[in-house]
Amino acid sequence: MAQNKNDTLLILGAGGQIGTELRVALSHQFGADRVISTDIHPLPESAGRSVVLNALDGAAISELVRKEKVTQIYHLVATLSATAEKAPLPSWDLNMKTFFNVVEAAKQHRVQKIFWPSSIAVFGPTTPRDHTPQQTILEPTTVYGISKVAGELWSQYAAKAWNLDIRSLRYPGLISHTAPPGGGTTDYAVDIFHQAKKTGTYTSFLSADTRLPMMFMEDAIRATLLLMNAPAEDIKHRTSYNISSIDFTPAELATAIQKHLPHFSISYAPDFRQAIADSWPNSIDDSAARADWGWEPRFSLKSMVQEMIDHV
Ligand code: AKB
Repeated sequence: MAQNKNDTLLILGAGGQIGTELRVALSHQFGADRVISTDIHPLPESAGRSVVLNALDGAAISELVRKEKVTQIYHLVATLSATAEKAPLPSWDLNMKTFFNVVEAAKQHRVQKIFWPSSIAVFGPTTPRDHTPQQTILEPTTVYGISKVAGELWSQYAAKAWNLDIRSLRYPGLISHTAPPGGGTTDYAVDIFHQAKKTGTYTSFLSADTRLPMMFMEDAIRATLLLMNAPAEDIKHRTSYNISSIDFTPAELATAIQKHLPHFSISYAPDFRQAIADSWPNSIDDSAARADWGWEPRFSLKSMVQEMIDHV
């Protein structure tokens, strides 16, 4: 794997759903002493080297990057789709300002690589819904989606204008048992496991037949490391890469859970998140990621459900 013993990695938003698992994976690859985890809330001791940091504070990010001679930044701070719809302007501000703070710090201190997650939320109702292509119509109808499109285009601009090596993935809904998701439309696919085991019933805020692209966190972390370890010349898309693994509806997920918990029952009470889900694709074409840097998912619906049932 491409790595340098002088690498120092900085994670922003390390206490979130992705950060909790990514910081472990990066510590394995680079060594725990090379990874600095930051979050707005104090992190547990198990997080290793950590700093409380508000990613809206550009000067603080810049100073940390300078002081620690950071070579890679993983910027995971964001307000997700459902939460952002409740407070559009503060969410736009948070998503964009933190992103620009990272780009500016990287420019100023010549950070070698930056990772920043995009999302299937960049797509909208005018995008082809099945096997959504890498390059297609991007007209999202959520503030979260608009912020991700803006960030993707800024990344592409920064790569060209300032030679910044920013890499990105359009994550689908991420399913994990280590840390809870934080206010997204795909969160039902995690909540359902907790409720299935706790109460044996779940009321889905999406309708029975709402199909969405999803991914088990282990696959998402592996995709992130593969992307970040690829030689720069293999990164052909400087916006963000489509990645795909599984897609299912709440009804299909409930059936898969019933194979383990036969008495589990589901009911449906769609809320405002239904409109968000209806604007997103059913499935994603990830052939560019496969061709450019060797992406391949490992988890199926069946193996993901098994992992979740075993660990939740
Ligand atoms: C959300 O639902 O907002 C996120 C996402 C798909 O980016 N999980």
